[in-house]
Amino acid sequence: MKYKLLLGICSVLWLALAGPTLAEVRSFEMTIEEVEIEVAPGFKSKVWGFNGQVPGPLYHVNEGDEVEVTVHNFSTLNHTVHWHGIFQTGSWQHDGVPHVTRHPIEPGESHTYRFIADKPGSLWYHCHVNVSEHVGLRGMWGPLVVAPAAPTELEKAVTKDAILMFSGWNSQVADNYGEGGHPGQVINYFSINGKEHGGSMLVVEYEEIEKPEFYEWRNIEYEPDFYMIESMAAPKGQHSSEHFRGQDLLEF
Ligand SMILES: [Cu+2]
Repeated sequence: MKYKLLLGICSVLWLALAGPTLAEVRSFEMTIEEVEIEVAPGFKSKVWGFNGQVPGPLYHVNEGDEVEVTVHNFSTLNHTVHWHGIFQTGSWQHDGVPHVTRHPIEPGESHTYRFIADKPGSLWYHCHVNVSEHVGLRGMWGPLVVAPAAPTELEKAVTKDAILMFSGWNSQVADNYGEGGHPGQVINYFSINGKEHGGSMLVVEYEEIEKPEFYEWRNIEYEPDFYMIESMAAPKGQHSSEHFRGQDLLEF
């Protein structure tokens, strides 16, 4: 009887250890910086870039990981980070809704968000202060990919992926932080991953897809990481990209 019980405990332990992934604590640092990005030829916009870039860095973690992100606000206004899609069970203080779950991060302050990556899938994160300006016009968004602990057969069959984040811009307020995002104002630029290459539309290209004669951009080269292609193949961690980084606004 005792032996059977011990065997039972051992197999439970074995199952726990032999799972596809073991949850880890993953700690990251992220800044909020005032930079300017060139959205389209001749059109620049001031943004609050996570790690100085638009989109913000890619977070790639495993389902069940304990994620800690210390955010340093080097900008002149308040911000938060909302981890969109995360359930925040037992960690509601880390949901990033200003003045509801916690006061925002003030200029010069830092705050550490802690949560369990309990929702698998392609998620995102964004500022939650004055969303129509900070998210709608100032590039405060980035991808959060949580790899499933038990992928389905279909998920296992996927070999490639591309992350595309869409945004609108308003050239009238592009130079003025704190303005924009009001009803009736016109959105006059559109972008994918912060760029409007080739007009307001942009085509996702894969090497193995043949490009027909009529296709106007068939010979245009894009930065390899422009679409954040194969982000699933990226190692677990935080991935910044020079390609998405803006120009510093501070002059010394
Ligand atoms: Cu913000």
